[in-house]
Amino acid sequence: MTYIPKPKLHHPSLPTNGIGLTRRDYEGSVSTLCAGCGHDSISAAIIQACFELDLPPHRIAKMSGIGCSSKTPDYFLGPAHGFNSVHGRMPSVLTGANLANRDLIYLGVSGDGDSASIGMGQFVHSIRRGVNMVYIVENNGVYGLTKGQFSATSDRGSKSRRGVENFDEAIDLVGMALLLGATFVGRSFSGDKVQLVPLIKAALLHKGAAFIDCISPCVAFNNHDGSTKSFDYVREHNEMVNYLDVITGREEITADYAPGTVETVTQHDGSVLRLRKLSIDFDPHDRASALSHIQERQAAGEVVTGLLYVDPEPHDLHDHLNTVDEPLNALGEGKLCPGSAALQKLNASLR
Ligand SMILES: Cc1ncc(C[n+]2csc(CCOP(=O)(O)OP(=O)(O)O)c2C)c(N)n1
Ligand code: SF4
Ligand SMILES: [Mg+2]
Repeated sequence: MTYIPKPKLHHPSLPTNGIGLTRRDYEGSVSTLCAGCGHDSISAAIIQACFELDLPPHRIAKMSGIGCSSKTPDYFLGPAHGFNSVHGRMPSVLTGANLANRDLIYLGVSGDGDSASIGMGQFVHSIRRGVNMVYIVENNGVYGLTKGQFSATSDRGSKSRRGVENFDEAIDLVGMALLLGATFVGRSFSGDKVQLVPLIKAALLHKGAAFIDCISPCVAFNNHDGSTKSFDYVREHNEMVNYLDVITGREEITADYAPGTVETVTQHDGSVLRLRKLSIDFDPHDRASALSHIQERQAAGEVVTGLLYVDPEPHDLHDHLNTVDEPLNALGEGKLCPGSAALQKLNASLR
């Protein structure tokens, strides 16, 4: 992999975040992707999200498979842990690392080929098991790195750059993630930072399997007329389900009042809000209606973006397996070797 480090020097008056870092501290090496590739915009959104959340970069583990998309972890969060695995195998490597050390924030970056083709089995099981991670598919509907073959997310009827038509049905990863029990599901567009940054922030704060399908045009092989993953097509057919923002780390203010009534709420800064509860058009807490909504809009030729589903009380794989709180590498000998009496008790319980 080509590696071009960025100069460490930066302007002394760059704004800093709550832990004294500048946005530059969240960058990686210089991208070697094609100029204008949607994947670079997603890297910029990840950098912005982590900077705004004051995340210490070394507490993040970024994992990927193989593809142009899977190269991108090299281009953000330089000081983070990273593992560039085998094609389609990111989810199992991430699951293993997460089980060994639950203290890190796991960020899996993959491509539509990496996740929907060779890695489909791995994608499916990591979501269904509820691995606590952010799983981003940088979806360009094409195998970019290997020069433009259709992928499993290429829409039926879409055309390759050479005019060849795709006759296979597309796999919708958002629909699959909803069916598989993901506790956070969103879709966005690499060119829409206003939507993508808060979506990534919310996913990073979510405890459970958070999946984001990010349409990311490949300017080299899938940005022509006839493509359904091009910049022009997505801009023309994008249907946002909500406008997003993320608020972190304050004591909860609750308001329990009926639809159609007014409630006065004093906020953390002392200001007073008068809330009128309106009926909400889109409910991101209803898995079944999220699924039918994306299918309805898809049939109308639209791409639904935004936060499609979130479970406010998610569980993750550690809850299911009842694992210990400490990372395995922090366990002392006393816990790793509890003695022969404990072993006999365990063996007796299994007889
Ligand atoms: C086991 C294996 N099979 C095939 C390949 C060849 N290969 C490398 S990347 C890739 C497809 C990448 O597509 P995608 O995940 O969509 O990433 P993109 O380049 O489009 O971002 C393929 C088929 C490989 N590296 N390893
Ligand atoms: S080939 Fe496509 S996906 Fe790969 S870097 Fe170029 S524009 Fe991006
Ligand atoms: Mg791809």
